[in-house]
Amino acid sequence: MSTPDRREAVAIGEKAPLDSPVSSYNEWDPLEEVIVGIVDDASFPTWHMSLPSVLPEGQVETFRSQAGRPFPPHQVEAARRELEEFVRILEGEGVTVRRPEPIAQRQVYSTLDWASTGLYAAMPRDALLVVGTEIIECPMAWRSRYYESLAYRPLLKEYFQGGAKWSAGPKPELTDEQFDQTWTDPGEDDPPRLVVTEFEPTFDAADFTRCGRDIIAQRSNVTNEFGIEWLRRQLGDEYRVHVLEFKDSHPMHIDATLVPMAPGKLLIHPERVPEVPELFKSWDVMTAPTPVIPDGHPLYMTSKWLNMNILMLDHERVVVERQDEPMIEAVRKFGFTPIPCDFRNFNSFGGSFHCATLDVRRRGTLESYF
Ligand code: DAV
Repeated sequence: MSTPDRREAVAIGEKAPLDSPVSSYNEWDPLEEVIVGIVDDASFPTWHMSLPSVLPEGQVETFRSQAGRPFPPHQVEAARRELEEFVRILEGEGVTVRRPEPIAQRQVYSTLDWASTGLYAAMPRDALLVVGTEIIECPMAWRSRYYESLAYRPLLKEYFQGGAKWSAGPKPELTDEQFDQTWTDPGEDDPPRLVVTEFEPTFDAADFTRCGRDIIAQRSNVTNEFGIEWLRRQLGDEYRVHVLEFKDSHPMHIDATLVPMAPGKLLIHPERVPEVPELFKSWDVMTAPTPVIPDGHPLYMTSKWLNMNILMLDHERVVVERQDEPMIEAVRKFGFTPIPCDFRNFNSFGGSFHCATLDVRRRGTLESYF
């Protein structure tokens, strides 16, 4: 392994990271500990005008009519079983798996300005950002996700006690000024018209992907420039945050668009990334194969391109959806070892293996890959 582990790094006199239970600098170093989300109490959130900016066509009416109600129980159960299989696979590969605590999702909560119910704690990738030994609670733009990080508080406290740096973005007020009240849906081929304004900093962690000292970001319907700038300043001079633009009329989360798999190996969406970004010009690039999820399969919140939403266990092993044979074949050809796991029912709730996880600790150090 070319990357020295933390103890070796001390021995050879490099600047070693704190001895922290949280330590992850990129998407590919050997995974030691990971948080896997839960679907307990998963619910359609209270309706809000920002939802149509990212919901697939056809789901807007469902979200309106089902607001505040649970997702269909048989689908939640099927997703729960797949999560259990995923956990078993990860543990079998030697990874320590942690889970959030269920919190009530259909209880109404309020601020001085508005009231909402919650969504779920299924996607730790959205709510928490790990950069090195720091774990950051994100200032999420959805009112329904305002208290989502509470599900992770027992873990956050434990990691802090163990030596991690624990921080949080400024809690946004999420008043009406945070959202473009004149927003109308751009066509699929139009440039995005983002629903989130620059009123206060907001971001989801999943709009960032980490390549050591270089962190790639996108603006989206939940992540604004103010939020990206907050993060840039929070991380300081050791990191360079690059904001890239993609051909995506409804952007939310970068992890089904541009997926760095290992040093020098990049997976891209065939349409959203029409040209390889300058930064990655020297990397080997694989275009994602067309997803195979059938049209009838419910996808409440995303496109079918969740086939790209993979989890790297190290520079070689990658968890991919079991029924997605084209992707299994493609990653093998690209030089990786696919580990198949059923996840199609979980996919219905808006994510796949990358979304459903947060890599708390990977064995490796802060490096430059460009
Ligand atoms: O392709 O609909 C999925 C990203 C989930 N975090 C898409 C984006």
